[in-house]
Amino acid sequence: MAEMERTLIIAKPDAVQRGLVGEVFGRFERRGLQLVACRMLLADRALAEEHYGEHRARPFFESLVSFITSSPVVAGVFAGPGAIAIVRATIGLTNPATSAPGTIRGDLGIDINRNLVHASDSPESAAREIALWFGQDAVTTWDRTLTPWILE
Ligand code: 3AN
Repeated sequence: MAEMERTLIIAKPDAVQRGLVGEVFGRFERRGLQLVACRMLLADRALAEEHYGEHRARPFFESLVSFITSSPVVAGVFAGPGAIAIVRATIGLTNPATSAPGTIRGDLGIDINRNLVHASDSPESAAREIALWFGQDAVTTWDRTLTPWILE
């Protein structure tokens, strides 16, 4: 079996405002990933700048920070074997306009600046982002009785 992984998901302000939090999180739940942390918050500027730190030098950095702090988000952590790659494939390409139908962005968006969801892109990003948005203590461990019907 692949190694169990945790990955951070954020339903961004556009997803929350459009009432798509359940749709976004539901896709990962239905896929078989396990929700182990979840919180709604209005991110402050320091959190947003830290989160998008790798894009600090890019021309779109300011618009990224101002958008993600403009309205509440719902952050969650999902766990499962290969969770990081599974979630990235499920959300689609960064630009919804070129994301495949069937992906979250390909089904629900058309604009790169309104791409609904963030998801960690590597084990290093996942560890950094989970610590940033939750702190390790807030991530739960719970026995899911359905797991044997999802994972051998
Ligand atoms: P993803 O969200 O698919 O992980 P990243 O981390 O490369 O993509 O980019 C973070 C965010 O920065 C994207 N969600 C998008 O809103 C914005 N972004 C990335 N690349 C561009 C670009 N070339 N032009 C405008 N915005 C961009």
